[in-house]
Amino acid sequence: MSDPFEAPGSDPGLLVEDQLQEPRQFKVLLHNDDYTPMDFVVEVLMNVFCKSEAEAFSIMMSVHEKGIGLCGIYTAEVAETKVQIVHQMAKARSFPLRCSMEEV
Ligand code: TYC
Repeated sequence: MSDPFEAPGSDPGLLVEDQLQEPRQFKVLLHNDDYTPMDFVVEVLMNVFCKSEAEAFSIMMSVHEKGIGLCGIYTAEVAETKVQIVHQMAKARSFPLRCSMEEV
């Protein structure tokens, strides 16, 4: 009979440390639009993604010029939460700012 305490998918023939997997990582991306004010995007990058003002301004300008930009790389739950917060902040101000996540 199999060990009831064995984790699903684990291989008893391998050392525990060799069975540990790195958590999946997700890029959180910001999308350009024609209406969201630049200073609001900078505020979002500083408050949600912990960027300095200079970094936030640089990412915002890159999104403005190229259409899309990287805010950071996080585990799934953190990335999902950050996407939701950005959308809530934008909705509260009626801005169409879009944020998405993509597995690394
Ligand atoms: N393009 C916007 C403007 O000219 C600024 C902007 C930058 C909007 C980045 C969204 O993710 C964005 N006001």
